Amino acid sequence: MEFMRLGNVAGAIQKQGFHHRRKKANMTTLKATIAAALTFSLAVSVLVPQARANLLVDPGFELNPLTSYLNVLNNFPGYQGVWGVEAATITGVDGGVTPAAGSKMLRMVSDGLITTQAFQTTDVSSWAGAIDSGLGIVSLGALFNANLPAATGGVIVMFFSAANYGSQIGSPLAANITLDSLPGTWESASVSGAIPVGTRWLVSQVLYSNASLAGQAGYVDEADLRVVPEPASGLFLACTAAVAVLSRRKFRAEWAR
Ligand SMILES: [Ca+2]
Ligand SMILES: [Ca+2]
Repeated sequence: MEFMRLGNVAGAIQKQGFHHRRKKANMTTLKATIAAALTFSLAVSVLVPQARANLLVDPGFELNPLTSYLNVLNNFPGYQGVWGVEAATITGVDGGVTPAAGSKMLRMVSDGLITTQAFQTTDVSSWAGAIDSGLGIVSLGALFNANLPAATGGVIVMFFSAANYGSQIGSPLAANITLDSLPGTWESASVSGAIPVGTRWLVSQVLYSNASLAGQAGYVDEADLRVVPEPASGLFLACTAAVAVLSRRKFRAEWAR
């Protein structure tokens, strides 16, 4: 879309025609117009919300095998995009609960301590510019359901300045939800907040309170991790560069006549 509009601008200028004695003035006008068009397109790219992507891999627990939380937390890059769990499996319909989306979901049971957790690491160094300017915002949500009176589920985002657990910075963002007793309903827990300056890795968690599961299972599906603002997309930059080149060529063609 950016490409089309800028192409039309250059085309319209071309159609005006260039007379010898007006070449210099027209060159200035053309340059100014192209510059204005590029500036406008850049402004639009900043102001218009871009399609935001879920940064989690297999957010619906459909595709990947699970691994141990120890693998994930001891090797951020090596296990990026893999859910690491303490006491959980991937299942289809189970215990009266149907997956919220797709055909599978995460089935979490007590790990014998306080909370049963699943972790996934995400490299956010592409957002370093926004994060270090204090502009980075993260949101994490997931759907929870259990065939129990009052299971408590939740999400947590933790921040790290490097690709290891020892580099944790800032305070985690956390949100809990006490679920209804209806196995037919999925409920959302979500959290959003500023990303600490210096953050390069996120660890996302979905979890249940062990005690609230009362020896049964709690289910999770449709997890969703977002970071805004998006870095300028490669496609947009490529289009802008292409338009600039084409505009210069068009102008040179006019000038050579
Ligand atoms: Ca699913
Ligand atoms: Ca429910």
